[in-house]
Amino acid sequence: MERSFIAIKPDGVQRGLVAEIIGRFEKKGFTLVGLKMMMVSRELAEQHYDVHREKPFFNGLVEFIISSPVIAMVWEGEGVVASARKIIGATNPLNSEPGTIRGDYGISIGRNLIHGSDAIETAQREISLWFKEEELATWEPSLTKWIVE
Ligand code: D4T
Repeated sequence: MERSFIAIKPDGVQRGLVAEIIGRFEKKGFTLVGLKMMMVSRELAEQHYDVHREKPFFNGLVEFIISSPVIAMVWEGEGVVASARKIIGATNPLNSEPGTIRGDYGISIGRNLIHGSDAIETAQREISLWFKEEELATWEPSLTKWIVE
């Protein structure tokens, strides 16, 4: 089953948006299979954002993500990677549609609240970077038959 790595960034936690953000994925019908609150190490932050290593915003991005706790999650469901990106909205919150998380709660690209894997292969890499296998729960919610035909 498809899985995505989703993280509520320090701004989302500091602003008290954890329940609101988790609720959006729950209400959509996806299944939470991993969840932890953590201070991110510099090493993990740099690995996670490795593709941006040469970008001018890389250092600021790393400093921000390690500055305060993050909620790291794995969500499961058919099409979850692409769907989560739609729920999250465009990278720059000023361009995100209202109704998306970034569109509803953000105004700055450096404070865009949440991360979501951008492809299935990226999700697999990110999940193994952030979680050990035993930290993930394989389960089927009893409501599934009312959500998935
Ligand atoms: P993440 O990876 O956080 O889900 O964001 P996106 O997938 O939507 O966007 P991204 O990888 O292009 O950017 C990663 C991260 O860097 C910040 N950022 C980005 C920034 O601070 N300044 C910038 O100019 C850009 C392009 C925001 C998200």
